[in-house]
Amino acid sequence: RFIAMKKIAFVMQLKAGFEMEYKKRHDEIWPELVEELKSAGIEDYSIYLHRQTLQLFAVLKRTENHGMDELPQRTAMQKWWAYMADIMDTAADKSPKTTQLQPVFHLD
Ligand code: RM4
Repeated sequence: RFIAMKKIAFVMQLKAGFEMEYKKRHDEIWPELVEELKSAGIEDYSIYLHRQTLQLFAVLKRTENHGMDELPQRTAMQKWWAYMADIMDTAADKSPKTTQLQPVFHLD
């Protein structure tokens, strides 16, 4: 069965001095978080660091009926955000401050 996926991109902000720590934590991402992200319909998720501004450019594919809006209520996601809050700019609920990016070009 064909499942339509949509690609989205957004930026988050890393705190100065945590470039290696951010990479290390993601190299050791928790299996239970991977499970939550995948069960929310997310795949092909990459994060790139812009060294000059410490912006984190994220791009992922998600199913049309994705469950990303429910992620803030899920256990591993909440624990991960609390764990990451010391090294990222965060909102009051500890989720990373996120700015959605507008698509302007695509070549298949
Ligand atoms: C990020 C941030 C995002 C999460 C990824 C896996 O640093 O916490 O919200 O989706 O990790």
